[in-house]
Amino acid sequence: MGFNMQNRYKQQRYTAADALNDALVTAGVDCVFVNTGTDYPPIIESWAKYEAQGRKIPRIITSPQETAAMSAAQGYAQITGEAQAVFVHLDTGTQNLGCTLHNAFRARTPVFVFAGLAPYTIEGELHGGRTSHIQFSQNGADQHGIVRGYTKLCYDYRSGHNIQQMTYRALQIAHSEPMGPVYMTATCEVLEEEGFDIRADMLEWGAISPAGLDDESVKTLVLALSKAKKPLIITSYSGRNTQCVGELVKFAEKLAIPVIEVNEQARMNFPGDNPLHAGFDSRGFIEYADVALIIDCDVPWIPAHTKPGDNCRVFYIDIDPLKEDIPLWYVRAEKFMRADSYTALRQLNGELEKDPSVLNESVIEFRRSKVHEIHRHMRESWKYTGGDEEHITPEFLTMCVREVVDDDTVILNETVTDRPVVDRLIPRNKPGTLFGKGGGALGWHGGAAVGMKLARPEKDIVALTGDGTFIFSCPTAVYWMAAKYNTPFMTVIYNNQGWNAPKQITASRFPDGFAVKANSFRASFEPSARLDLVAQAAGGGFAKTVSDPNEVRQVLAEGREAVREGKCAVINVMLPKV
Ligand SMILES: Cc1ncc(C[n+]2csc(CCOP(=O)(O)OP(=O)(O)O)c2C)c(N)n1
Ligand SMILES: [Mg+2]
Repeated sequence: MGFNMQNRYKQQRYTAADALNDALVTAGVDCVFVNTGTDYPPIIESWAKYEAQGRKIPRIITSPQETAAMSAAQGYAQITGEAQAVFVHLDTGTQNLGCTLHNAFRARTPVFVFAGLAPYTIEGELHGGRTSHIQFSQNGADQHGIVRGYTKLCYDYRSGHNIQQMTYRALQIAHSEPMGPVYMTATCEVLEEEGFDIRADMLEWGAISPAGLDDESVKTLVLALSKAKKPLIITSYSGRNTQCVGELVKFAEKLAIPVIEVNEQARMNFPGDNPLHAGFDSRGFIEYADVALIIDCDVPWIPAHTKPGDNCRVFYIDIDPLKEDIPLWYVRAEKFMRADSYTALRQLNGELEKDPSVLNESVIEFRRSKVHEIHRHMRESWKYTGGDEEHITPEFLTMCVREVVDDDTVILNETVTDRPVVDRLIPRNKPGTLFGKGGGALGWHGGAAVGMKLARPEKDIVALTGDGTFIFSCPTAVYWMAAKYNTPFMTVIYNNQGWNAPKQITASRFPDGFAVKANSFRASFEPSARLDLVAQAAGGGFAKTVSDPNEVRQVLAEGREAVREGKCAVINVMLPKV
């Protein structure tokens, strides 16, 4: 065989990189958000070969920065429940994933992360061995250790022979509750292996089935809640499964139980306009409750601020009731139940239907009218009443944003100190119309909006963000990706020209301290950068800074129009300074 023939023959062989691609395609992974390097030749070659041969590969979304890649995969999975792939470069790309992995892990969002591992041969013994200086410095002591605390599985493909099986297993783990990111690596030697024929079948590797409550728990809960005088439900992420919202409404309405959304996860769990919606803070309620049912919630109350009364019976239904990945965590509860909240609520509703005699209608109707009254008062006190005409206040801006969104708009709320304002003034009434990063790492919204729009191009997406958070989001990568892959969305920057959050907390901890006296919080971004223009330079969309209250409505309407025409809009709104 001449060299050319041999080479062509070789190019058509089935490699481990091909097998990895086939596994992702078979598993239904739609997108690979990719940021490559020296570890990628076998994969890049495999994708090109497949394209040339008309064979299927996922959508390859070039992601100029890992924050955007990971947040896009998280956003995609948050709106669909389906893990996407993020391909990053060795230890360095993994380190750049950094805090975005924290968000996916804390939000219990499935993501399949892959990174190369430095080649393990150096003298030309195997295909894929080291051929450049940089490959020596890429050989860190414990690449997996970088992500171990924030992944459900963290492993290396040791051989092409089981690369499909291990990919399905990784995805099975990612998709099984509590869901979360998984991390797999491979060296080029492994990715270039060839000469095997594997045909694993994804159908045999599905996520584990959702678990419900045991019979005794169902009976105990129904009895406790139907006898209660002041029952309370607290939730934070039960709306992750959009079907769960209806079941929760049904259950709460049947018993007239107020529902508090502790919105640390910013999910739509219970309709904001439902008269049983009792706000976003358990303070003022939990102290008086005699039975509290917590459903899918990491922090139902802050123990340093408040807690249930001594006689309150607390029940906990959660997909992750022990919070095993939050070492210091405890809540006193009569019963912890590991269950899928949708399944559990269906069981509870079923039990109430089976035996309505447990319900004491006069008690329930009395409570219903009381809770409705509380809801009305609460909404009245939240109403924007106008006032400051000289500045754009967060309240005024939020009222204006409310006018350009509707019940179907998907809102990504990554405002920080203005988050309660957004929660209160833009109630969400439809499941799946509110998302947050789920953890504490700022900079999720931009990538997440790209991912969500890739998954659901028909949706209108509006991202609300602080100015500091906007910078964390890597806007040059985000708006380039949005333009390249046609994912228009609107961003509104709540620009108070600084980090209000660290300032607020310092002032509250040291009210008479030096920082307060000198007004020195190291939190100012003054003079502010033209953040809108950063996005425009990257993606060419609509960009405007607005500081006149009389112009806000007009600019938001123009931004919405630009998005309808297929561009991103970034509206940088100047608020009173931090
Ligand atoms: C990646 C990351 N770095 C730092 C922080 C710490 N942090 C919490 S809030 C905050 C300020 C956010 O500023 P901005 O988005 O402008 O919102 P504001 O506080 O002004 O409302 C910072 C720096 C964080 N949460 N995540
Ligand atoms: Mg700010």
